[in-house]
Amino acid sequence: MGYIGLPTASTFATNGITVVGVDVNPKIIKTLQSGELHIYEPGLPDLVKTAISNGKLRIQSEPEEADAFLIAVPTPFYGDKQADLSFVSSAAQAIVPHLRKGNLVILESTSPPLTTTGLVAPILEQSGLKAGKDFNLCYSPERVLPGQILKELIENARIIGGIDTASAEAGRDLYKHFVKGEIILTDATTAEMVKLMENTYRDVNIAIANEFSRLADRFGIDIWEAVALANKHPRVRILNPGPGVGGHCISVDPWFLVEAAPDITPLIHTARKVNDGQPEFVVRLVKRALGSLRNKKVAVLGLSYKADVDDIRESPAVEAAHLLVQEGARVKAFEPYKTTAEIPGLELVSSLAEVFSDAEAILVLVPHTPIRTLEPEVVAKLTPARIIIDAVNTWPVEKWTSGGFKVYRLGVGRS
Ligand code: SAJ
Repeated sequence: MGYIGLPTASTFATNGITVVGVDVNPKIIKTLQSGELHIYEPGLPDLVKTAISNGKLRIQSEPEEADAFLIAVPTPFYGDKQADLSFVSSAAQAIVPHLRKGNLVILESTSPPLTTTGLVAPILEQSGLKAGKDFNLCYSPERVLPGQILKELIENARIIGGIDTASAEAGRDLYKHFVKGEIILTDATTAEMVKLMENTYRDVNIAIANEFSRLADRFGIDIWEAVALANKHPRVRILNPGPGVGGHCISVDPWFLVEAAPDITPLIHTARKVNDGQPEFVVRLVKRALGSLRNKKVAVLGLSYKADVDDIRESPAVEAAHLLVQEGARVKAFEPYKTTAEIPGLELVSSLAEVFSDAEAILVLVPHTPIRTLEPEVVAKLTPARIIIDAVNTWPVEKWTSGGFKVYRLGVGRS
């Protein structure tokens, strides 16, 4: 019942399907059963409420017999970047006692190539049933963008990779209850690979944007202007540089390919390293603005991995804040979408007033709407700080300069 499972379960449940939502975390079950949500996603609270109140969605700790089983568990990596498939394995194990002839099982979790046929099928076959012959098995990647999950779940094209044609067709018959985008059938391993290619493609493209920002800084130009100009070319679409790539998807998935085939993936590996190195460049910029960071009071705005989401997993903003602390800065951080979050080694405050009160500099790491829309006159009244370090080009520089602030931006070598 996480970022994918809960929206998917609720969308099925509001489209005529009876759904049992399973989670191993008793806290999550209790929260959902009491009508609350443990995650933030626009529109989700109402959808879950409707699904539960119309009796179509039940939340419990164990699966039960069903026509179809859908696995949407995390696939993180271990410290050495090896995929941790233990949640996929234990979810598949949990299905085994309930698996019956004619059932459909779908894996949605992003997984290394061959996970469906090589890991999930053998576990499910412990039931005594044969994949393909007795039950259908598919891999169908989730491809929704956090912040727009409910819309994309319905409207995006849906790829369904079956271990055979009948499995793919069974998958299609299930998803077509709510998917309005194109449904494309393929084999399971192609579907796994497609998902990893999509996120890796984005990671590599963000890496080149980040590297361009370093070059712009060195050559005394403004990367934001340069990207806008380059993007006038009909076949160029450079993404935005920033403090790095975070979240549970793009910063993780490329490693599944590197791990599976390290000898033939130098580009993917390097892109990961470039993006992981980007918080360090934010810290260099803060140092340029403030000199030594020892005992400098820095107000950090935004900790989540991107704008207008509450997810702080693998967040480069958190990494940058930690690096500042390591340099001796006295950091106060404010994450407007998770005001009660606790992160070891960081002082988090729950309001703008607190984060600004005694700051010497303001570091913008995430262009959240409530941060982007702040006005210089308002901020000037809340803080003695008159130095801004903007890592995401969120505040119009002229407006803030005329509001009395000195603005340093990532990727801008011009003073
Ligand atoms: N980012 C940049 N510059 C950009 C765009 C993004 O630095 O121009 C950063 C963000 O700040 C963030 C990270 O990249 O830290 C990832 O953000 P994102 O919006 O690119 O993607 P996610 O991780 O929220 O969602 C991705 C999506 N994949 C693609 O766009 C190819 C989504 O469709 C997937 O479903 C999701 O991963 C997933 O679950 O795999």
